[in-house]
Amino acid sequence: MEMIEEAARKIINMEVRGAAKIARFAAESLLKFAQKIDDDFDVKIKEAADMLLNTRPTAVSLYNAINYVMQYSGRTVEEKREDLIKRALEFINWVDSARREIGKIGVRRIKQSATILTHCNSSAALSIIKEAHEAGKDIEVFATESRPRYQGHITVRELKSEGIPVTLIVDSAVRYFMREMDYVIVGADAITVNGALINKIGTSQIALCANEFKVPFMVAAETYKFSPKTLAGETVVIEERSPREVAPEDLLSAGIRVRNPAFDITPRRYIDLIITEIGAIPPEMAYLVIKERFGFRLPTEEEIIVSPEHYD
Ligand code: RI2
Repeated sequence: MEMIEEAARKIINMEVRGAAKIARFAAESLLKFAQKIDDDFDVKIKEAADMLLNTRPTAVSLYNAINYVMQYSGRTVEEKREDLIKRALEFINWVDSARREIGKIGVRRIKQSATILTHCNSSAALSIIKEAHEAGKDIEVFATESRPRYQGHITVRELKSEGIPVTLIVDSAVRYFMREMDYVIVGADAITVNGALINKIGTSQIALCANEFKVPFMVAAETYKFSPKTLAGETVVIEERSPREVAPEDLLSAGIRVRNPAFDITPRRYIDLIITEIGAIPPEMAYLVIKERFGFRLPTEEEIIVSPEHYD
């Protein structure tokens, strides 16, 4: 279990971050752990799954990954292990192939010469941008810092290393530059049944601003980021992280109250298109994606309970 504790810690402290990466990492961790179990397979693997599930509450990708892997079957420990490993590998393959497919579909929406604004660091959004660059399009990117964790720094490094012209801006400069943008492309931590987007804090302000300037707002989201729990009437839990990520110790010890939500909600009316690996869809089709991917079965009580609290 030490190995799983270590994996959970890496997700909580964001050493492993990004909705796709944490889902892939959770599937991989369960696979490795399953290889070591000698007896009581169901009990031990369930304990590991619960520990991983309780790390970051907003990313539904994590929940969908774990649910997918945990639907293994078999009579003996060997059979169960084999089936779980097969399922984990299938999920890992889903993550990798979906990202590539999103790039191929998304690139068709990008004109020959375009300036694109992105927020945070999304492997799915960057897949479209890189694909457009590789296709010989004249692409320039503006990337927000994405306080408080500065994932924008990862984005600018990544794009620079691909030879894509990129400019870093502070989050509050979005409206200043919006008139120069041709598209906004962001990733997703979750898509709800009513087509709303849950993504890095600040995304909804960017969407409002894009709407004001009539700049198309596109979301790159693999189908495993669509939330079956919302079909069951659940709302997505917004993770609030430690005040220490935002304010220095002297402010905190002076008793200043700090709120640090990691994500916000963008209503579907501000979203032009969601690029998934099964096609470019309007947000209104979220229900159909959930139905196609996860079936009509509503999650059981046990499946939908996730403890949201893990302040540092
Ligand atoms: P990909 C990230 O969350 C960002 O909000 C990003 O837009 C989203 O995950 C999706 O990333 P965090 O883990 O799955 O940085 O597209 O809090 O890589």
